[in-house]
Amino acid sequence: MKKSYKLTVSALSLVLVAGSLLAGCGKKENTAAPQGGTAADAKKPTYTFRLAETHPPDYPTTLGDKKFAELVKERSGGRIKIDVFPSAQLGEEKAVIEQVQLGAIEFTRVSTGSMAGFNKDYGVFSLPYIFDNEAHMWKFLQGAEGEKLLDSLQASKMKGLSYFEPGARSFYTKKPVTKLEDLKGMKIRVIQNQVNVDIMKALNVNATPMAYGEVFSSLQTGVIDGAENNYPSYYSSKHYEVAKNYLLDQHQRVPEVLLASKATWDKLSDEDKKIVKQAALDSVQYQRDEWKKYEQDSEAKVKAAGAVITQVADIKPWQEAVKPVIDKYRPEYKAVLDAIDAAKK
Ligand code: GTR
Repeated sequence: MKKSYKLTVSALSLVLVAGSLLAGCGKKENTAAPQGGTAADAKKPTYTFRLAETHPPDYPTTLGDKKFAELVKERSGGRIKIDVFPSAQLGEEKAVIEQVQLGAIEFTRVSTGSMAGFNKDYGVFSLPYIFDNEAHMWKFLQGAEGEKLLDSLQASKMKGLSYFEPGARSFYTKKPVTKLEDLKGMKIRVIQNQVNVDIMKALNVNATPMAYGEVFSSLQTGVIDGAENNYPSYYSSKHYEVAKNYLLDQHQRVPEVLLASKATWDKLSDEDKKIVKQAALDSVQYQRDEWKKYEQDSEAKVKAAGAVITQVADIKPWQEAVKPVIDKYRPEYKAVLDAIDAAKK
């Protein structure tokens, strides 16, 4: 059953790619002045691009994507149109990233956790407990090293534009769990990357990497015992309906990233590059505000639905348990980890 679902999804994305190539989506179309544009704009190229998003239309990252698209449209005098495709309509994150590398999808918003399999530098974001809190994370992301990491995506045929708020990830399970020891031996779904596998091993958990869209049915049928995510995803994916024990250990803050295909980026004029980059940066505060609201709402809704929430009182044993993972990766990510530490002050 799972196999045929996968086949259908990949067949569907093939059709979508073929469709977009045939329709010349994302190609230059030198036509009449776009609506709302000036006479000077009429001489410049017009574009229609697609942006892939895994979350539903009302989710804060999707709202951030839409704000970005709106600013680009406005500031280009209607010449650059970015259509946001929510709810994984264009595929799961791994498949979307592959298509972005090819230039078949022009933009996407994904987790830096999913990016780790495509760009080694991005593994650092999945390391546990590297950020003390949201403020610490943003101070790092908005500093020089954060910007450098966005740009480093060019080596992987992409161009990072801005980060979005990701909240903190915690475990949720079908069986009651109130402490670290309770997770022992459980099969827990993680985003597909090696750092996640190492973290789970350090916590005596069986990591089960799989696509986000498969988690609900895997929880339902008992293929996995649990997963981990932030409040907004726990709520919007309805995972709380099938795994109602939420243990707030907050092991990761894995930034969301808005990015473009390098193929798309390279064909933009300097003026259009500036418009796109600035619009991405200017949509961040809006996304962060929307995140706060949605996060509070999600918490209230899952509680009202009967989720059992346990706040981890002492995080030290968790941090101790995953220390070998940090030690393993410290040499590789030394410069970035030093910059993250420096951003604490
Ligand atoms: C969410 C994130 C998604 C996706 C998902 C997952 O928090 O926003 O982009 O990566 O987690 O666990 O796969």
